Amino acid sequence: MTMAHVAIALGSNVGDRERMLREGVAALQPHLRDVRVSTFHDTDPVGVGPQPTFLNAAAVGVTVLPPRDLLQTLLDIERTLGRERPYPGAPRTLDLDLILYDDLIIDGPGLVIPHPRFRDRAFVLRPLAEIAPEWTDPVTGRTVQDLLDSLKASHPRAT
Ligand code: PH2
Ligand code: MG
Ligand code: MG
Repeated sequence: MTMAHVAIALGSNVGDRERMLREGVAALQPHLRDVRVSTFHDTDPVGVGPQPTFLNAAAVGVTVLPPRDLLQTLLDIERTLGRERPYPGAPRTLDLDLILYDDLIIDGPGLVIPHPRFRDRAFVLRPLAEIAPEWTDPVTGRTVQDLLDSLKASHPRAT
């Protein structure tokens, strides 16, 4: 069976955020082996206007699911944990974003891997650097730690 290493970003800014992240991780367990989870980070909302503060985390693990099946699984877990989508960027109980899938580069309808904005997002890179600092972004050839360091250098106040 082919196994893939995957990185997933978790975020919540509605309800009991910590419980949402913990339940999100628990719901991932049946689909991922060797799961490792970062600490939980309080982060200011980025790019979505005034909203409640987020709690963000990252998880890595190994899966047999192909990328689209994993994506569907993440969407199903979000829905199960009460996610509603009244408009793009709305506050959410739980957001599960597929950030990296092995060293695959996919640019298809509804699925872009690596996640197109993760290199600019401290709320993704900071937790991910705790658990996978040496993972190399297949698009830029740079490690997660390196991407985070560059972001800190260019936006010291935002990180
Ligand atoms: N997610 C977004 C947009 N903005 N800001 C923070 N701090 N954390 C997030 O998870 C987040 C965001 C889109 O999914
Ligand atoms: Mg997101
Ligand atoms: Mg999402």
